[in-house]
Amino acid sequence: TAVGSKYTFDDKEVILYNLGIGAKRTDLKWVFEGAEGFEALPTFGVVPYFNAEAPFTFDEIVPNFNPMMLLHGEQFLEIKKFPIPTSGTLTSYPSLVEVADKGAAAVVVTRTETKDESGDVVFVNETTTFIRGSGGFGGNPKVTDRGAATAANKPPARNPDKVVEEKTSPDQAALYRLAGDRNPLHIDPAFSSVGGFKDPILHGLCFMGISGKHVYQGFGRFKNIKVRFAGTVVPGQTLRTEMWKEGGKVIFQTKVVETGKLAIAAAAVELAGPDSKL
Ligand code: HDC
Repeated sequence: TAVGSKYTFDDKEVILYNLGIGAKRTDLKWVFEGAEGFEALPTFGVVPYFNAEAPFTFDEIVPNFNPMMLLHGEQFLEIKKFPIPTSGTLTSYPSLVEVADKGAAAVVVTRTETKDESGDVVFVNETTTFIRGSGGFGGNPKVTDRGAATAANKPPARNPDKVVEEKTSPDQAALYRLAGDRNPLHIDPAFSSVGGFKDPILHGLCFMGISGKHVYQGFGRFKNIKVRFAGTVVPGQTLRTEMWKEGGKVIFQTKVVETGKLAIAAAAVELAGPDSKL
């Protein structure tokens, strides 16, 4: 059996994460451990597993691996147990799901279960990485259907039911990286420029967190969230989250206001409902 990677945290990690996805000093329940209802924003579930040691390395599973060419392609997070803890030790168990060959790129899907001290699964994360220049190895071009984790989530034709705009800070990535993703792509221009980006780009999980916060504020607790990172975001740009409620689901997409381009597509949450005993 796998040993797992441990993540020990308290309110400091929770507050740092909440600030990293745009919580304000006035959002007391997200920034002040003494506030009534102090909580981790739901997408905190992507933090404990992030640096878990995988049973493989990218250069073992795709050709021509170059870390500067790696982008986050998609993310699915399932929250299996509420309330989300604000301290403790969680243990994560990563595994490889599959590798798809997109010709010019390789797509790698991993799945990580994160358990609490009583052995209950708290979070499941499925991460898709998009590795430019590592395709063409004769592999299967398509990923397997994994239900909500791969759903197309096409927005309906009507106007969105809710829209929230939020300007990110030029220092957003400098702050978000302290939640655990120290990839130089998000801070070092010498690194990001080799990957094709003049300015360091924002973490996908940071702008997923910002949009997830908009959905949470608008519609309440959700039991899972899936996104496709359709385009890059530069810290300082403004994000516009457009949301459509469709039964127990909220389909959403996120645009960069300054360019009109999509940053998140094919995205949705499944709502947990107020009486959910998850
Ligand atoms: O969509 C393009 C893009 O630039 N997206 C934005 C990427 C981004 O900004 N990500 C976040 C920042 S990077 C980051 O945060 C890294 C982080 O530090 C570490 C993450 C690692 C976590 C590990 C933890 C364990 C791009 C470049 C991704 C694709 O654009 P194109 O090359 O133009 O692709 P396209 O021609 O449209 O499609 C080719 C095939 O690929 C599929 N595809 C497209 N976008 C995808 C994707 N698959 C997965 N994820 C995506 N985002 C298409 O469907 C197509 O396949 P098919 O022909 O079979 O349909």
